[in-house]
Amino acid sequence: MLTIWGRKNSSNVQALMWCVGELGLPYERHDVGHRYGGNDTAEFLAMNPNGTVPVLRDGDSEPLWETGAILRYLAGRYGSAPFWPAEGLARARVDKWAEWAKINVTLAFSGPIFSRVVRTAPSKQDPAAIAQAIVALDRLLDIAEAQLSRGAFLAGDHFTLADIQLGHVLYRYFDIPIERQDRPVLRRYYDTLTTRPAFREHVMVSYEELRVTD
Ligand SMILES: N[C@@H](CCC(=O)N[C@@H](CS)C(=O)NCC(=O)O)C(=O)O
Repeated sequence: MLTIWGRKNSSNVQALMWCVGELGLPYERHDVGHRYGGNDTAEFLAMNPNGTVPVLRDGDSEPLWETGAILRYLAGRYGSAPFWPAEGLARARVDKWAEWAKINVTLAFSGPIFSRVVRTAPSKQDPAAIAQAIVALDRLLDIAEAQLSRGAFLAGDHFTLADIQLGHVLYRYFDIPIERQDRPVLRRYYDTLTTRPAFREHVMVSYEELRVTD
């Protein structure tokens, strides 16, 4: 049984839960972080000194944190090819795109765009900074558009861990009121992801609790 600490409206928790759902693993999740608190207690900090979510324990394993590391752990322990290939080069191909999405697309979207649009009071929003951040994200989404036109999924023809790292960001990207360039391949890809039950359950989650109003 997996134990997971993290509120369901955290984007990192969403990536983790989507993976857990795709792998069909039993779990128990505790709401921790943001308005639920609980991530600044001595007990929690002993599990994760960063005070961030998610944290995962597999049975009575040591606590794991850093979403990318947790996803690789779960995929390696419970997943198989093509989701997470055993062969080194094939795995690296998936991992390359997973890492790319995590440290590029997610970082270019979450703080610079999502936080400025949803987690900033309208009177304090900076439209120029948002527009500039969208330009930076657009360069990355152009890469995704080109890659997705070569295969149905980010790392090729099959759904893999890389799709979890890119796809979980797309719900918020397509949902918030920002300027979006027309990218038919990315849009079709996103629409396909929305047909996956685990995506609907764990990623298409309201972020209203996070909204800052004037
Ligand atoms: N690099 C870490 C980042 C974790 C992180 O920043 N988590 C956010 C939620 S997405 C958090 O814990 N925020 C504080 C809170 O929820 O109270 C990871 O990928 O797991």
